Amino acid sequence: MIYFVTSNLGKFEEARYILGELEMKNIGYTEVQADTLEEVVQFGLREVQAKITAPIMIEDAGVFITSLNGFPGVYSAYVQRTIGNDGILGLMQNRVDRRAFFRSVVGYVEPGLEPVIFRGEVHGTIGFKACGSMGFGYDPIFYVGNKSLAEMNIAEKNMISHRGKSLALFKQWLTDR
Ligand code: ITT
Repeated sequence: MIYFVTSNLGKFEEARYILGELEMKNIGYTEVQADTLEEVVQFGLREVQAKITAPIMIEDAGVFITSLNGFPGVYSAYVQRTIGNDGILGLMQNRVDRRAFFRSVVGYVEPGLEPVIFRGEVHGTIGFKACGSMGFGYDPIFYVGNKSLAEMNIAEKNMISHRGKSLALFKQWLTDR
C-alpha cells in the first residue's frame, strides 16, 4: 500500500484512478518557499519520511501563465486561496496571450530507497470565463482546446493532464522495477 500525503481529495481521486491501491493521509507537510516544484517535493518527502515508515508519495502542482511571467507557479495554492479564479481572470482581462501550462511533480520514497521524482505537463489557455463544475482549483479557467478541465470527468482529465502524465510515469516505474 502506498500512502499519498495530501490535503486535496480531488488530487487523491485522480491518483487512485491511475494507481489503484492508494491511501490518503492528510497529515500535512511544510511547503517550503522555493523557486521550483521539485524543491518543494524533495523537502516535503524528507519531512514525511521522518514521520511515516512506509511507501509514501506526495505531489506538488502549479499553473504557470506565460503573460504573467510564470505566475502563480509555485505560489498557486496561496493565489487560489486568496484571489482565486476570479482574481486570475481579472489579472488576465486585457491580455491577448492566454497561454498557460500546469506542471505536476510526483515524489515517491520507501524505506531503503532514494527518493524518485516524476514530472508531467499540460499546455492550454486561460479562458475569459470559468466553465464546468468537475475537478478543483484552477480547472474551470484552464482550457485545453475549447473545453475547460472542469468540463472533463476524471478519466478524461487524466488522459491529458499534468498529473495524469506524471502518475503514468510513476506507475510505469513501479511496474518495471
Ligand atoms: P497538497 O496537500 O497535496 O499540497 P494542494 O491543494 O495544496 O494539496 P498544490 O500545492 O499541489 O495542492 O496545488 C497548488 C494549487 O494549484 C492548489 O490551489 C490546487 O487547487 C491547484 N491545482 C493543483 N492541481 C490542479 C489541477 O489538476 N487542476 C486545477 N487546479 C490544480
